[in-house]
Amino acid sequence: MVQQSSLLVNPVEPNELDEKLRLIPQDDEDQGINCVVWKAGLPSYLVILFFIFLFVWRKGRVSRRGICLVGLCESGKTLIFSQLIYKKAVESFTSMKENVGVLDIANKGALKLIDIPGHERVRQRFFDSYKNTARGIVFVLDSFSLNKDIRDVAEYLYTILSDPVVSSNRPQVLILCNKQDHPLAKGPQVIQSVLEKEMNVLRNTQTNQLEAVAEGGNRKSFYLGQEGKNFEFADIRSLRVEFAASSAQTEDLENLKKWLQSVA
Ligand SMILES: Nc1nc2c(ncn2[C@@H]2O[C@H](COP(=O)(O)OP(=O)(O)O)[C@@H](O)[C@H]2O)c(=O)[nH]1
Ligand SMILES: [Mg+2]
Repeated sequence: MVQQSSLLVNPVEPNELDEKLRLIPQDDEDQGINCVVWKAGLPSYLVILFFIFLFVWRKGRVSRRGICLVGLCESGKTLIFSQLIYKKAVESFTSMKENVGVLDIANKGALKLIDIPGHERVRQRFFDSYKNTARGIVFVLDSFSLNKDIRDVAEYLYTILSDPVVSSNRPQVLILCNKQDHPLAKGPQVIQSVLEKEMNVLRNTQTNQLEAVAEGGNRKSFYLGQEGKNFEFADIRSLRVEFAASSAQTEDLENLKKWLQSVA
C-alpha cells in the first residue's frame, strides 16, 4: 500500500508551476477606468495615487491563483483532488499534510489546487498559509452525514467565511455537496437551508460571546450577513457563495469543473 501523502504532495516541479502561473492572461478591464479618470480632470497627484492603487490591487488579484479545498475530514477533498489532478482515484488516507497540484483551465491559464487537511488540530494553520493566495474556496461536505456533523460543518464554514483575509480578498466560494451517489444524501437546496439555520444559531452565540468580550467594540466587523434578520448566504455582502452537487466516487464533478472555469 502506498502512503498517499507522499504520492500527492507537490506533484509539480516548482519551476513548472511558476512557468504555468506566469502564463495567466491579464484582463484589460482597467482601460475603461483609465479613460474616466483622465476625462474627469482630477488633480495629477490623485490620478497617480489612483494608478498606484489600481496596480497594487490588480497585481494582488491576478496573482491569486489558488483554489483551496476545505472541509471536515472524510468529506471527499482528497478524492476530488486526485480526480481533478490525476484523473483517477488514488487510495485515500487521513492526511496531515496539504496536497498541491496544478489545474490547466482551457483559455484561462493555470490554477493551483490545494487540498487542505480537515483535521481540527492542523486545518487552521494550513488554511492560514494559503488563504492569501485563494482566488476561490471550495468547501466540501458529506451530503449524507450532514445531520450528524451539522454543528462542526457550520462552525468550520463560519470560521472561514468570517476570516478577515477572506472578507478583504473576496475569493469566490463554492459549497460542494459531495457524496450525492449515497441514496440518503440531501440535495444542495436542502443543505443550504439546513446550514443557514445552523449558521444563524452560531451567529447569535458568537455575537453574544463577542459582545461580552468586546463591550461595544467593533462588533460589526465580525458580523456575518445582515443584522436584524435570520442568516442567509445571499446577505454576505463581501462574498459570493454558491452551492453545487458532486459525487467524487462516481466521477461526477461537472458542476465543480464549470465553477472552476468561471472562477479562473
Ligand atoms: N460514496 C461516496 N464516497 C466518497 C465520495 N467522495 C469521497 N468518498 C469516500 O469518502 C472517504 C473519504 O474521502 P477523502 O477524499 O479521503 O476525504 P477527505 O478526508 O476530505 O480528504 C473515502 O473512503 C472516499 O472514497 C463520494 O462522492 N461518494
Ligand atoms: Mg484528505
